[in-house]
Amino acid sequence: MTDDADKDRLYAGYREEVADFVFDEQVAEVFPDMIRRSVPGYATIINMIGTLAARCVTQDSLCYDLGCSLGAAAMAIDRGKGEKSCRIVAVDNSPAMVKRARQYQLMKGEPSSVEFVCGDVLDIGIVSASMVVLNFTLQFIPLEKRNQLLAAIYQGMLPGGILVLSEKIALPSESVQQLFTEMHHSFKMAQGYSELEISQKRTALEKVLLPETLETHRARLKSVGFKTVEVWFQCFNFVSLLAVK
Ligand code: GEK
Repeated sequence: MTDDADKDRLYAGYREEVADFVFDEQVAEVFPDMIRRSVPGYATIINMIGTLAARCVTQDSLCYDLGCSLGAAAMAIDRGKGEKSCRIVAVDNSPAMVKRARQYQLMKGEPSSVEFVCGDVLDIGIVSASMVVLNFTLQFIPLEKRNQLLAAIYQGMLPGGILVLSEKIALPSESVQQLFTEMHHSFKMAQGYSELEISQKRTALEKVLLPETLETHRARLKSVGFKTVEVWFQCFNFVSLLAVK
């Protein structure tokens, strides 16, 4: 259950001008509620990241949660890996997110293999990785930098290592794009967002969240070297891919 103070009402009031979306203190404060009510299947994806970690994380390797926000995927890897010793590096370039993620970790007071780093995923060196997660992060990276990031991830992975890439996608068919956009809208209405909230948030994200087609993602993953690329989750225009080195 979400406390009233933690509920996402950021776009509930009318705004004369809607500025581009940023991951600031206000967003970090309500983020768990915001992502749960905005991304269909988010909880399932986080759970399955833990299940994948149980199978794929190897002893003395590293794991990366890139664009970690409050670290939900990193914590799922930590739970899933069990007793295996490995470092989990969770990176985000929003100081507000990283500050909160570290506070939650301290509040939980449990031993953790997760190390939060405030930085740009484009500058983080990936080494000896058995698992890398980009859970709804690549969509915020400038289009011209996406190849370079995926290539660096591939280079830094161990043979047999896995990448989980979750994204909001664009559909090649205009009619399916329209249908899935409407279905996402209905999902958000059912989660308690108003028409005004949905439309103002959409405007805020327009120039910031840049979706690509599934085909573009597949082709890029193959072009940097991944042998196996499969969709393991899809709900309308929200997809998660599994790529194996
Ligand atoms: C989750 N993975 O809960 N470097 C580092 N971080 C970045 C960059 C960058 N260049 N660009 C954006 N971010 C999380 C959810 S949210 C998805 C990820 C969403 C960060 C940004 O600060 C934000 O925290 C995150 O990527 C995207 O499983 O809000 O739709």
